[in-house]
Amino acid sequence: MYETIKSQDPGVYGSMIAEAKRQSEGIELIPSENYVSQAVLEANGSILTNKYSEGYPGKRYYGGQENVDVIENLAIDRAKQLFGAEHANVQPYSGSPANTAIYFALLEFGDTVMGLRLDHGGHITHGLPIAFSGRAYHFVQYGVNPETGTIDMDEVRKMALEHKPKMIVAGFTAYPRDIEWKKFKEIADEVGALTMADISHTAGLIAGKALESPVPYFDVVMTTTHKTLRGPRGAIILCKEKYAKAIDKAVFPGLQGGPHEHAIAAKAVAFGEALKPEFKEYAMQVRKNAYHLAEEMKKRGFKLVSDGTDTHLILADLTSRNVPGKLAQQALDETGITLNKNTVPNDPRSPFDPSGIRLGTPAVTTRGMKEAEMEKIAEWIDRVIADAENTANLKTVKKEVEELCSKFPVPGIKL
Ligand code: DSN
Repeated sequence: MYETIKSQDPGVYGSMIAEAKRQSEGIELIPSENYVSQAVLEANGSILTNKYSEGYPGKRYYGGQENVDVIENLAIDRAKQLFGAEHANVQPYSGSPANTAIYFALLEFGDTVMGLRLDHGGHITHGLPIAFSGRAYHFVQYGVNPETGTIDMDEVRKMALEHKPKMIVAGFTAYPRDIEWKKFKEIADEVGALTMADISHTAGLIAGKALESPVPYFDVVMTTTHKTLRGPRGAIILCKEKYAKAIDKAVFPGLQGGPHEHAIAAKAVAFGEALKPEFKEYAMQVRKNAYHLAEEMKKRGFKLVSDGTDTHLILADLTSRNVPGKLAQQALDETGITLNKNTVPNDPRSPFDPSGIRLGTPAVTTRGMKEAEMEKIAEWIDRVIADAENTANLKTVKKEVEELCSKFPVPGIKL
């Protein structure tokens, strides 16, 4: 791999190969990560990175657009087909710029917006007070029910009636359950609010028909393209036709300059893959694997937020295991199992060393792992957490992890 970089720039090459080894010899459980196909890698690393193309297909500011126009139109058409959307903008550089563009398009600074609290699973762009969203708009934030760990729709309605938001944001970055899109829409309609869905985590499951879609109900839906959707780093915005002009104007020239056409080509390729029947099987298996992993963890005494999962994502509270999230992440890292420390709702600990861990199944499912492997993974996590500072224990698990991984190649990696 990377022969030209090897001879030209050994410094960068060394770390790229080390990362390829890490990705293929370890078990990737960060729920927002995945492995893209060779075709997506090729498009993303292509000569399209050389081209500037401010504007939109057919309406650009520079010459030489005959090829990128075709590619961007393919990405737009496939995104619309995949999600049944009226309009798609495929230019957002990533999730945070996409969310910012939506707010910029449809709100005035200072408007009231409702979003899920960061420490209950929301994203920084859903109104974190120190983030741009929280500074530029008046966010009021709903949370999860302390008993059930699920979004309390009665609280959402109560807050909506009290604060009369201009927009309600639904979606998450660390929440294991499906979202009641229809109910959110009903509440928004009751108070005359716009609806915005952030499906960054579950877009692949929605595209693969393994979860319900907010697209028929919501005014605007956005997603990053690199999580369950298995595309390149980036994002797209889908919306009803009546918001199309405002959204496009907010993305360019409102917020961004030249679109990254290499990433847009990779999005088009990924959407083409997601439109194939086998992607539905993938989406279903991601959910099955997550359910199985959650059940196997519960059998071993792990306490899960909301007691399980509907999606690809699991949030475990390690308080009863007396191991803080940071130590758990570090110890698992030593064995080649990668996940992230995470706050749990109403966490008494700091976000730098919270009580929980967040894990998920998109990447292991791409490798072809199924229920039997989920059982092994749960067993390894249990063994590591039970004796997190025992180097010999970690070494034994690492060997077993590497042995399993050698049987499940990663797309795009040939060592
Ligand atoms: N960093 C992403 C995640 O891990 O969920 C969200 O931006």
